[in-house]
Amino acid sequence: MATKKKTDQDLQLDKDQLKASIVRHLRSTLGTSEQKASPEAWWKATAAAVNEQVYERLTRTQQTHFKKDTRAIHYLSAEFLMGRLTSNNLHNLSLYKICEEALGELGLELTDLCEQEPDMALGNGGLGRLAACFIDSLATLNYPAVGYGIHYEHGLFRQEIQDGRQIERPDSWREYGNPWEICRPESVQEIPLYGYVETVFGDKGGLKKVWHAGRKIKGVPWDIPVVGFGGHTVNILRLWESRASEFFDWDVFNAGGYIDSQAEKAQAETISKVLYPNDETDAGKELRLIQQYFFCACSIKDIMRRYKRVHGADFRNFAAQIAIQLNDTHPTVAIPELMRVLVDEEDLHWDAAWAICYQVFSYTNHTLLPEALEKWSVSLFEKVLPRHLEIIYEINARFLNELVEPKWPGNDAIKAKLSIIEEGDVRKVRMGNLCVIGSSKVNGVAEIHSKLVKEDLFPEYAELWPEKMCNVTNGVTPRRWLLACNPELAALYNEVVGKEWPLQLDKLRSVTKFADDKAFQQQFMTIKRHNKEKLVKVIKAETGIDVSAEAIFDVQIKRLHEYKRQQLNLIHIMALYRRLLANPDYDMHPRVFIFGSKAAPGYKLAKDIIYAINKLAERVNNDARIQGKLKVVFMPNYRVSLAEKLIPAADVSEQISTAGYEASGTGNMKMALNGAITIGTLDGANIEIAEEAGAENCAIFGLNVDEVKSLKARGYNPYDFYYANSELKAVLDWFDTDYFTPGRPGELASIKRSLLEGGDPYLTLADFASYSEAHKLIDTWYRDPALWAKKAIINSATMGKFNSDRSIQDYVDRIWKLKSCNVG
Ligand code: GL2
Repeated sequence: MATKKKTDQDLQLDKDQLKASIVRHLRSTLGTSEQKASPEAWWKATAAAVNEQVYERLTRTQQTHFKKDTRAIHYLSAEFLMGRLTSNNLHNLSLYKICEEALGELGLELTDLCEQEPDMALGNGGLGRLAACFIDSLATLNYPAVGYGIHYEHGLFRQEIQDGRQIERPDSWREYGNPWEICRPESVQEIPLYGYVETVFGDKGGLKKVWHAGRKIKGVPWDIPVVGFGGHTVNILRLWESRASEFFDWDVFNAGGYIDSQAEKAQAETISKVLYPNDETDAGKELRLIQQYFFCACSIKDIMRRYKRVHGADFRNFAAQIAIQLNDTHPTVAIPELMRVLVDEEDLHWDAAWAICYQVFSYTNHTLLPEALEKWSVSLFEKVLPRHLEIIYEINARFLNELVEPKWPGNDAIKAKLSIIEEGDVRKVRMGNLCVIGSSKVNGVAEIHSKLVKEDLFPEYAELWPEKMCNVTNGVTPRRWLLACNPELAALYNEVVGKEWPLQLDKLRSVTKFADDKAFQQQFMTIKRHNKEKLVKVIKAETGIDVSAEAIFDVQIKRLHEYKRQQLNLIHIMALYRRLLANPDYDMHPRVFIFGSKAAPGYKLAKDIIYAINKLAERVNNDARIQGKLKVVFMPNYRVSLAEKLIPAADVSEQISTAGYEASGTGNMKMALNGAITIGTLDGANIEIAEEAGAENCAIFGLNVDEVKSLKARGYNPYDFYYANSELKAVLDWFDTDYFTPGRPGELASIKRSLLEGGDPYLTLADFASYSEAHKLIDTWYRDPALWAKKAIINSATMGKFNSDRSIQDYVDRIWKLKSCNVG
């Protein structure tokens, strides 16, 4: 008998039903009782109750997509920085309030239970968080989509601070089970590695390549349901876990090699064991290449399986049905892998296979930093993926002969530059080049960045394929980054513009008409004040530092990197401190500088900067002479769930990268959306933020991209700035003393050294004076409460463009050509 399809209405729970369901799960799923249950058990029972809703909708979505045979986007990313899912899922299912009440009747606080959830930190920073926002938007806009990534057992390390220094501790997000993931043994894949390639006669005559793998690894999929806002579409994020393949274990095991079989198992499991903690750098390690191949190969097999279920081995519809987005160069190996599957396994002619690949793949570039454009040594490739190397050579030869030679006849320099293979002592495979050659579209992530990708990074490719290069400015999901993290402001916006803004963030623009309204200003600033008061408690609990919500909360939260210039912020705080010491009546509104940042474990200078911030904090926070006018806080273990507390409380958003280096930034969008004023350079999305909010509502400072380029071309000498600015000189000289590290002079000297002898590659000293002026402006603005409130309101109200739904719609229109699919 056909069961009647359930509508959203049929599915919607009321408070009593949800309460009953939570209690039922507490007893039957968690095996405990109301009397004995720990907060963790209550959290899991709540998640299980919510999952009843999620699974119904997931099944319905999958059935609909299957029935309609929809074209889908497959978003391949080595990182998905999901954070916590409980509050997000409740909001997206319109169950948050109901759940709050249901738990209230059980004597529990929903916000407390949400704190039980470990962050799913399967990413390093902006790139991984962007992927998480994008899959939220894809589901919200009802687009058929699958996220594919790696089921890391350990996500980004947990940061502890000991005597000011970063210590890395393993992150075990699923040690005690995670209620949001579902294991799918029925979709396990097997992945070959190593071995050799044999040329044989094929069935159809002609030669054929056969890859004899040296090892096989099992890929076990774990699905995380991705609930769209409104709860109509529930897509999946499929994360692959590596396991030893039984086929090999048993041979060794039966031959008496129990220990060896265990070693093999351990090795196989190592592949998805940990996330590489490097942000924007290429580790160049064998394991990393294997990780990349592992998840790409599993994903391509999965895509094939699903396609063949409907179309069999007829690949004429493949490119019409399948779009694959490469999130940075990390999944590039998916291109030769799809070629391998089509040519070697499905017996397609090379040209037919290439035509498919070219249409299917698109690539997003997220950075211009040369160290982030991955290169793998040819010899490593040959060892791990021998057949792929052959395919890459073939792609390269055809590209150079058929496209480069006719366009630039006899020009070996251009050939060498555009080749996928870099010649030299160690020959290398350039993944960026392979991405551009194998993709129909290449996009940057903010207007300025896309322009630089086209003009500076890949100019010849842009000449070859002018239509290929495009821009999609990043965005953030307003559900997590306003509705869920800033409930008071969300409620105010509901009142003033109605409840559609979480889907249509542009609606907030009408709030600008209240920017001068005294009563509205007061409401807005009262909410900011409440958020700051909440943060005051978190700061006290996490660091023991007392700060006052009266002060300006000035926030820099992002990975630690020289180009992001935490060191500029640091030396400016030191300058303020000097001014206060020289003149205790120095006229400034009290300021709390808040940092949150992890450094890559091997990045020595970044770690030194963290140490310096903490040592400065110790000194400044305990110096009675400055009467609490200056405080410095380093919040340990910066992560998504901490960002959700910091962002609503920020008055000032520090976006101070060297112009031309921050591809986009997304924290800049989140803070402005929550009413912070940006102090920033004309870099990445800051430029577009200032366009939307009006330059007069941001504190823009420093050299722009062209000025950075021309200063570098002229020959930048940081000593010019050091000697010309006595305050700057005094601050830098301070690093050589033991003022901040009593009895241990020189402990902070590496920072000064990098800024002088090191040549200051990120032009920190060149921008110092202008940065200091911009801070004075911020101070003046803040002391005029009406002026500040107006600017803060305008910032928040004009961030509609930075909704990740808009980014996704741009991807759909410019790249993916998808149709939305109504579910339910
Ligand atoms: C980054 C960029 O640095 C950052 O500016 C951008 O916002 C994000 C998302 O596009 O991508 N590139 C990169 O490698 N990481 C980023 O955060 N890790």
